Amino acid sequence: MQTNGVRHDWTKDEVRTIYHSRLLDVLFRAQAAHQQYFEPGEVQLCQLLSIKTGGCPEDCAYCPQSAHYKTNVDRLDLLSVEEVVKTAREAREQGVSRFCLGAAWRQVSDGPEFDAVLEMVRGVSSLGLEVCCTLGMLTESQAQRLADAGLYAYNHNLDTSADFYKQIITTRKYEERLRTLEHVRKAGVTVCCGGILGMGESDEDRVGLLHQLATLQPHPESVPINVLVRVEGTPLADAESVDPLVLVRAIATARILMPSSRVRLSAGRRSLSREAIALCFMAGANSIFVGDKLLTTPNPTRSEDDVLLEELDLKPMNHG
Ligand code: SAM
Ligand code: DTB
Ligand code: SF4
Repeated sequence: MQTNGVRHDWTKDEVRTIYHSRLLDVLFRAQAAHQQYFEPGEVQLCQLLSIKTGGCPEDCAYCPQSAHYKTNVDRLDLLSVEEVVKTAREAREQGVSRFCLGAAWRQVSDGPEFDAVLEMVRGVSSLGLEVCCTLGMLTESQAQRLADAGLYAYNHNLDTSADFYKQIITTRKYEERLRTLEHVRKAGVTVCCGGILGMGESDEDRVGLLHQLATLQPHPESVPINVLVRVEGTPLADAESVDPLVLVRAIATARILMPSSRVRLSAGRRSLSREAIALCFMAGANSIFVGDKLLTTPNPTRSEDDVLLEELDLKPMNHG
């Protein structure tokens, strides 16, 4: 099936072939797809805020916020609505058009904390920002309540292939993640879903993740590609670093498979050279996280990023 050049019936073989083709060919094809669907030279600036930090019951091997590992992340209770809205307003003044609230929860529980998050969503949305949440698993009615509060996007990553997932997380199943994504869709909220490279996965796992994402119908409107930020105390603290060209290949493949989605070069930019980042943009990345901090780990400083964007002559994307 084909709609407006966007396909959802990619076979694993097709994905594999694209991913493994000559780097320069993948890059060329990705850049062509990018220019067909997006204004070249525009990058969406997104900012994260951890609204509830640490002490998470899940055992995601990459995550410094899991209560299963001893890391130097301090636990922090839910921030106040005022604090969140104030930070979002400051971000907007810095050219940010999407603001993402992250909570170290396995799933959302109904009650005063969720009510406060709904209030935060209303507040951030009223600033004219695309408001995104990442709060763990959701029921259908919770997704609907977020939608009613004005939520623009929900981030819920599949992280890797279904096969490799079991080696990274034992406290939940891939299918549970897929179910939450369905609830988000049904509520009419846009989907932000991607993964992490550098956890010891194989090329076949990367192909598996990209195939999974590209056969979701519709595609996630936003696809974050994270490079593992290795944090002391987590089981993946000493994972081998990923070759930046693998990242470039993965981004280019994502751009070709999901040409109308925003592809976000997400966590891990601090470990990349300026040249590698430029290649990621060439490969079709058109969104980044800015701000000195991701959720708990450092990101390039805003002034470093301003220099980078200036050097590459990239402009912040406007809202919408
Ligand atoms: N608890 C919620 C959940 O897991 O869906 C939301 C917050 S969680 C920190 C959001 C995403 O951050 C994860 O799905 C994972 O893809 C990414 N992430 C977490 N730790 C990371 C790390 N050390 N390096 C790169 N990405 C990471
Ligand atoms: C996503 O894919 N990456 C962001 C966001 N979605 C929520 C999170 C990155 C977290 C990196 C580790 C940290 O700072 O704790
Ligand atoms: Fe918890 Fe999310 Fe971290 Fe997993 S990734 S431990 S669910 S905060």
